[in-house]
Amino acid sequence: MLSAFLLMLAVSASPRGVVVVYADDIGYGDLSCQGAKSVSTPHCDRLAKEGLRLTAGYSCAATCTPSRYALMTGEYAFRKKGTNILPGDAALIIEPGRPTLPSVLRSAGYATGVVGKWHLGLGAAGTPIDWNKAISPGPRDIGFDHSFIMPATGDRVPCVYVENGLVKNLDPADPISIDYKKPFAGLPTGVSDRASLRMDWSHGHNMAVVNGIGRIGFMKGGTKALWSDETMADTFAESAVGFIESQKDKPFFLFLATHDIHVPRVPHPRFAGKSGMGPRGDCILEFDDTVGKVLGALDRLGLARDTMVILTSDNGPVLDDGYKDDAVEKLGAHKPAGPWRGGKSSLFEGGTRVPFLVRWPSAIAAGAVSDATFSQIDMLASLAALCGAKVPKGATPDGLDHSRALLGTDRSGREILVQQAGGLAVRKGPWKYIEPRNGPARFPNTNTESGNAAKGQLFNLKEDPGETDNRIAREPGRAKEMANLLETIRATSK
Ligand code: NG6
Ligand code: CA
Repeated sequence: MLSAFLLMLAVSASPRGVVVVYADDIGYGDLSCQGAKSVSTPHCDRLAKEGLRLTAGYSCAATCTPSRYALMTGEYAFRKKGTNILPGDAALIIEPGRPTLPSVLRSAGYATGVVGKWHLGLGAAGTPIDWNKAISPGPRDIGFDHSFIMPATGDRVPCVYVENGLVKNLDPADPISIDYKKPFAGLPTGVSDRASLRMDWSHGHNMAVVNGIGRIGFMKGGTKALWSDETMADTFAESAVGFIESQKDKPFFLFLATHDIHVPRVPHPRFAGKSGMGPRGDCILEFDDTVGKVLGALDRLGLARDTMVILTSDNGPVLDDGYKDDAVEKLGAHKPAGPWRGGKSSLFEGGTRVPFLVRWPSAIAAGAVSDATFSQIDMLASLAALCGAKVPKGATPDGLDHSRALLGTDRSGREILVQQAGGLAVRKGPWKYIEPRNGPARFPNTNTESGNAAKGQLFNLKEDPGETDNRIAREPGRAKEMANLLETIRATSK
C-alpha cells in the first residue's frame, strides 16, 4: 500500500515531457537573459523568467562532437579515441546497444526524438556510407525512436537532411557521392569559383560549393535533396513541433539540436539585418524564434506546466569561424562569452561555460538563479532520476545524478568537473587547473585564446573569474594536488 503510494508519488513527480534545446556555439553572453544588451532574446528570457538560470552550467568539451558524445553517453569524450570534430562521412562513434540518454529515458516509457544537428557520425566503421540507401547504424540504433537530422554540421557535406535513416527528397536518378579528400571532376570548388560565392570563406570551407557557399568536403549529386540554408531553422522547428504534437498523449523526450548559430550563418530573410550585428546576431534572433516556436507548441498543447525544458549550448562562442560574415566587424560592445575568458575550442571558461536554463513550472520555482555547478556529463543520470528511469550498470561512467541542481534545490551541484578542449582542465570548488599543453596561446584563424601554455595554470574562479591571475608559482602544493586529481580522473571513472 505504502509502496504503491510512494510509486505514485515518484511517477507523478516525473516530467510529462522533456525537451533539451541544444544550441550550437551560443556563448554564455549571447542571450539577453545572460546579460546581452545588443541583442534581445525574449523567448529564451521567458525560460529564465519562468524557470531556473544556472550560472555555472558546463558543456563537457569546447567543441561539438566531444560535447555531444559525452552528453549522450555520460562518458567524458577524452576516454575514447576518435571523438573529436568529425567529418561528415564519419562512422557512428556511439556503439549501438550502449545505454545512452535517449535509450535510458525510452526504457522508462518516454518516446524519444532527435531533430537537428547530429555530428556523431553515421554508419558502421570501415564501411563507407552509401547516402543513397538506408543509413545505419544511426540515431535510431542508440535510443531515438524518431530522427530528423543534419548528418554533421552546416559547413560540412552532405548538405541534406536524413529522416529516419533516409536522405530526404533524394532523387534516385541523381545519387549522392561524398569525398572528403578529392574534388569531383568538373564541379566548382571554393577555390576555383571563389569570386562567385555569396559568402566568402576566411579559412577552410573552400571545397564543395553548395547553395553558393563553400563547404568542408566534396559532394556530387543529390540536387533535389539539398537543404536551403535560409529555411533550416524553420525546418527543424517545424519538425520539433511535429514530434511534440505526435507525442502529446504520452511521455516524450525531444533533443532539439539547432544549427544556429554555427557557420555558415545564413539567417532567414525575416531576420537578415535585424540584429545590427551581422549574420551572427541575426542567427541569435533566429535561434530565439525557434525557442519561441517550441514554447508556443507546449502552450498550445497544454503541456507547458509538466514539461521540463532545458536550454544550453554545445560549446562557447566564436566570431570568425571560417566565413567572412562580419561577426568581428559588427560585434560592437557585445561580449559573446559574457565575463569569461576564451571561447569555442578554449580551455578557459569561455570554452565550456554555457547558458543553462531549466523550466518546469510544476516543479521549479520561477525566476530563480543558482550558482550550482552543473555539467552536461550529468544529464543522463539526472534526467533518468527525474524521469524514473533505471540506469543500467556500467552506463554513464562519468555521470552522476545531480537532478537537484537542475531543480534548484541543491545550490552546490557537482564538486569536481573536467573541461576538455584538446587538452584537459579540472575544476574543484573555486579552483581550476589547466594542464600544460603545446600550441598557440591564440588560435590564429579564430583569434580565440586557447588556454594553451607550456606550464600548468592555476586559477581561483571565485576571486578571479576572468582567469587572469595564474597562481601556479605561488601555490605549488595546490597545483600539484589539482594535477594529481586530473591524473586520477584520467585513469579512472567517476
Ligand atoms: C573547424 C571548422 C569550423 C567548425 C568547427 C566545428 C575550419 C577551418 N574550421 O574545423 O568552422 O566547423 O570545425 O565546429 O574548417 S563544431 O561546433 O561543430 O565543433
Ligand atoms: Ca558547436
